[in-house]
Amino acid sequence: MMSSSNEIWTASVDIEVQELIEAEKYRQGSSLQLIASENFASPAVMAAAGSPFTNKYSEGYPSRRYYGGNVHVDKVEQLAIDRVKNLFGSEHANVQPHSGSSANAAVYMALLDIGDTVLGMSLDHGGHLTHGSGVNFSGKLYNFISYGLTEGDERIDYAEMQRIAREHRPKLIVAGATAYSRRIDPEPFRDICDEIGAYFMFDAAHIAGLIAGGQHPDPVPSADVVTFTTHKTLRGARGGCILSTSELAKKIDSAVFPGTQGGPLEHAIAAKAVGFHEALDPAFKTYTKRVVENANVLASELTECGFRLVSGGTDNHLLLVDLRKFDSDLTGKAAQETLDLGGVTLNRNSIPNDSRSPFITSGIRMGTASVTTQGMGPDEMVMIANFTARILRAKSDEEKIKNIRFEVEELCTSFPPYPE
Ligand code: DSN
Repeated sequence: MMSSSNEIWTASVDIEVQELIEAEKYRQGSSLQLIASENFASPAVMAAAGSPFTNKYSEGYPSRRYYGGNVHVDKVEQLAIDRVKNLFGSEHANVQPHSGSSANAAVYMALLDIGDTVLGMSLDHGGHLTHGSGVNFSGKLYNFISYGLTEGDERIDYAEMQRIAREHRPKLIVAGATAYSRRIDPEPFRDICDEIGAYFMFDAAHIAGLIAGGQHPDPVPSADVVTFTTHKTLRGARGGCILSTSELAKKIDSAVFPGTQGGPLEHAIAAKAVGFHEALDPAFKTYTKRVVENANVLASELTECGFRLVSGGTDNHLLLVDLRKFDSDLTGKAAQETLDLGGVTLNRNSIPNDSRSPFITSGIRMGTASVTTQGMGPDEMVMIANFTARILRAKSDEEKIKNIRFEVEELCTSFPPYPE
């Protein structure tokens, strides 16, 4: 006799993981999520990510697969490609990268030979691991050199970037950052790339949503390649994506598959398609505008509370806070841990020219993408800045921190990310 689907699966119900999922859902909804690279994906995105597309192997690209049974996979991947091209106005898109790092690895493989010189933003000044860190494949396989921020206003030193490019003549220049709160102007990068004959790659992982929403200068018309993650300000499924000119399309596609990846994660690609659909909705523009407005209010109020912000403020969704003015003994690590106890979740971060190690740091990074998705606005940003200051002032008083945590929880439960 054939067994029903219930008989197949009930024995496998995993209470332990189910409980952990519930606990994580509670944590996300009852504390403040201020990690600048995070967001709340919509229920529709999460449903697609949990769909039966997870069962399918589909090496290759739409209508050029190595396995059978890809009739629906082809359509969903093509939908994701068409939507993201429409969203960013790009000539070509590859939606298969599993992450931002995978996307960057594929671009390097497509455009570089091992040992080639690449110019990227220094990790110490806000760049990403894949922009040449010595402990990352990028720094091990390629000869990365770096540009950074000016001493004075802590903005990208475009003149110095161009001087270094003229001197070292890299084959690729990478723009983009993970902890930089100001606009990144694509034009100086394009100009110097044209002058020295380099490729121009813009890593828009953090700001992809802001670009789509018109809140940040658009690098797509001037860059040869734009990489990004789909789950940060873009608020979609966890994963990566590459946009390029048609001229580079074949090189990029071959570098993703078979160059650096095998079977694509079609459930993630289906979820990316849903996220792109949501980002094409006019309401997404309004959302991104609010993200930036909220970041500005948070920046002003933190300054009022005695914190120094690197570069003095923000143009995007994130803030880099130098803790030394607020409390010279307070490290980023201690601040992160204390704030976690108070229900404020963020990450420690090096500040430019930090005297402390990247594991300890003198700074914290905050972002407004998640709290804005929850519906919080300027009034709540003022509250968040004050919670942050009060928790850190109470750093050795657990009872006080516990009481502030109740206030934090009260705020969060008024803005549930997933109202039932
Ligand atoms: N982990 C991401 C971030 O927090 O910026 C970068 O990969």
